[in-house]
Parts: sequence; structure tokens; C-alpha cells
Amino acid sequence: MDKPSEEAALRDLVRRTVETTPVLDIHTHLYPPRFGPLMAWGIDEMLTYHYLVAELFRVAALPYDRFWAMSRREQADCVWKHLFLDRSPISEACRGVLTVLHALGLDVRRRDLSAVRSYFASVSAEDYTNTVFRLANVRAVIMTNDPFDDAERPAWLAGAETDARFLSALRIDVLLNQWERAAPRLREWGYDVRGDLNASDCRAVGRFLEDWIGRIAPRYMAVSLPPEFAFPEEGARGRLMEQCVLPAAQRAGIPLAMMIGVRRRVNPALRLAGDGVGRASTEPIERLCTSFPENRFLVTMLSRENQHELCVAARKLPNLLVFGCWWFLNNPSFIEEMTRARLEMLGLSFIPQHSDARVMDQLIYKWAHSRAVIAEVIADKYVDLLRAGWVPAESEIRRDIADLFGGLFERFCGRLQTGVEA
Ligand code: FIX
Ligand code: ZN
Repeated sequence: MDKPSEEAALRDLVRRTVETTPVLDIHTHLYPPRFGPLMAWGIDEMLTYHYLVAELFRVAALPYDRFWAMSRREQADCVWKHLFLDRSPISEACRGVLTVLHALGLDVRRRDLSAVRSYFASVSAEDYTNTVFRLANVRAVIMTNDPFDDAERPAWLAGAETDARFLSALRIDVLLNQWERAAPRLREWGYDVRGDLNASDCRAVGRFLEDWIGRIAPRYMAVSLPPEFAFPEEGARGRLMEQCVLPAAQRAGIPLAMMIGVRRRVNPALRLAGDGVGRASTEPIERLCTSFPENRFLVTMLSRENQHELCVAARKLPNLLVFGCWWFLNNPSFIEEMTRARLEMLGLSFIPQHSDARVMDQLIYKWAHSRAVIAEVIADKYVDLLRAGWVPAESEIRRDIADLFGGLFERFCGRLQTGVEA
């Protein structure tokens, strides 16, 4: 084969491999059908995704209260009109809806929302979940399971049977970021905490974490953190982190996932759509990783400006695994630059993406869009190897991509986690 056709064949092979390798999606907000109303799916949920709500208020002269007083279907109509009919649906979140409908075989050229609704009315949640997993080529997803969530807690307490494709993660934002709210809840649930985080409080919090780890068997514990997150830190969060969370994670042998850089409620009127971003420091991560070498940390940062220093930190810290292009970074332009930089600085030792899907359907577009970008970047890197005389074998490419799409996460977590064949 001459050089150009050798390179083209290699690119094709990489594209095909990225396309056909099933992914383990390590952070979502999805629930299986067995969780009833917690499972979000269908066109009205997709159209009212908070990314689209934020975009709606950029173009519609609509009082916030009027929008929130509408039924979900009316809200969806409103988003459809303003973001899909009155102007072209160019943004990544708008395009995502179209990618999903198109993949489902619906004719988006007709711009017919009722026809789309009829399709969703004709399928069951169970069948639809199977369809989405197949079309997205996702083998399992990790949920976000919050014991402080009054809608979710009862399902776990009732011993909700889950689905092997839906793995759990113990989300502890309220515990770490709102101790004044968490303490009375813990007391209400029978954990003897006074609130001042003395040694006995810390033991009780440890028991709470162990109980929930036992109950939901999480793959990791997770917390989102503001840009000003520090470590060591005066106050409840610092003490909880050091005395309760990290020891519990170590005892259970699970990592702590930290999602750093979110500024909550920048515009509270937008509700879930009202959060923003701020640049954080990577020093607390470095201190945590070096002070707790027996713990493992999964980290993603929300600010684009943090990505280079996070790669540098990961080069120094084997117990730090960088993951995903989170939220405002989950756009093709940022995925491309971040994946390129990570491959150059970390080789294959990072997790390129998670979906953060809140609506089942979104697995289809988030993975289709990410895969397309990631495949091109990886292909460039293999072509560079080829040009240096190193001919990557098909089995090597398959191995590398399987690692990026879940294998590495499973090894980092120390055991085969999914219960689903890779
Ligand atoms: O804190 C998180 O897990 C964030 O991903 C979400 O809360 C956020 O609202 C989101 O959906 C981002 O994609
Ligand atoms: Zn999330």
C-alpha cells in the first residue's frame, strides 16, 4: 500500500473501532425504568433539558415565572417554537435533539412535533431503554445516587432492584457542601450527630457512608465543588473530607470523584439551568492525592482554563485519573482540544468522556457527537505513529480504545465493576 492509502486505511480502522467499541459511561443522571418517575425520557424531557432552557431565555421575551408555571408539554412547545422553528437549531444542545430523532428513524425535515410525540407514545420505557443502549452503543452507565434526595431515597430504602446496565455512584454534595442541612437529616435518620463534627460526629458520618455504600454498592463516591474549593480547608467540608469521606472511600476500596469549578445558582431564576463556571486551583487536588496516597481520585474540571494544569497534575499523581469534558465543555470544539492535549500529555491514561445525560435519549447524541470528534483525534495520533515508522496493529488499536471507553476506569477502580460483559 502507498503511504496515503495506508494512512486512510488506518483512519478508517480507528473510526470503525471507536464506533463499534461499547462504552461504559462513567457519569450520568439516568435511572432505569424500575425507578419509575425518576427515569426521564422522550421528546418533552429532551426539549426541556436545562441546557435548552438556558438557550430559550436568551431569545424569548418570556418572564421566568410564566415559563415555570407551564406544564412540561407547554414548556417543550415553547422551546420547539423559539429554538427550532423561529431560528435554526444550530447549538450543540439543539443539534443533539435532532441527532436523536434522526437516529430513531424519525423524519426531522417535517418539523412535526406531534408526529414525534406519537412515536414516543407508542413505545414502552423498557423497550425504549433497550433501543437507546443499542443505538448509543453503551454497555453500562453510572448513575448519580443522592441519599439526600427525597425522591430517590425511598426507592433504595425499599430495596429497589436495579438493572445490571445501571451502576451506582454515591453522591455526597449535600454532606460536603451543606453540612448545616445534612446534620439535621442525619439525626432524623438515626445517626447521632451533634453538628460540631467532633470525633463522635465523624464516627456517625462514617457509619452513614458505610450504610449507603452497603445499600447501593457504588462504583465511586462523588461530589461537585465550587471554584474556591481548597484543601486543607477550615470548616465542615475540610473536616468531613479528611475524617469521614476519604477514610470511608479507602475502607470500601472505591475512588472519590471530584467535579470542580461549578458556581451554583448564578441566576437562580433559571433553576437547574442557572449554574455557571469559575476557574479553580489544582493545588487542592495535588495535596489530596499526595496526602492520601492510598485513596484514588477521579477528577474533572469545568473551566477550560483548568485543563492544562489538570493534565500536568495527573502526570505527577498516579492516584489521579482525569475524566470527561464536563457540561459547558461537552461541545465538539472543546472535546477536540482537550482530547488532543490529554493524548499528548497523558498518552492513553485518561477517560476521554462521560455523557452527563439526564434524559435517556441523550445517550444517543452525546455519544455520537463525542465519538465522532474523539475518533478523528485518535486517528491523527496513530497516523503520527505510522509516520514515525510504528505500524499500529488492529488488536493494539482495539485494546487502546477499549481502555479509553471503560477498561481503564475498571482497572483504576480495582475490580471488574460492570457485571456486564465488555
Ligand atoms: O453536578 C453535576 O453532576 C452536573 O453535571 C449537573 O448537575 C449539571 O446540571 C448537568 O447536568 C451538567 O451536564
Ligand atoms: Zn452531572
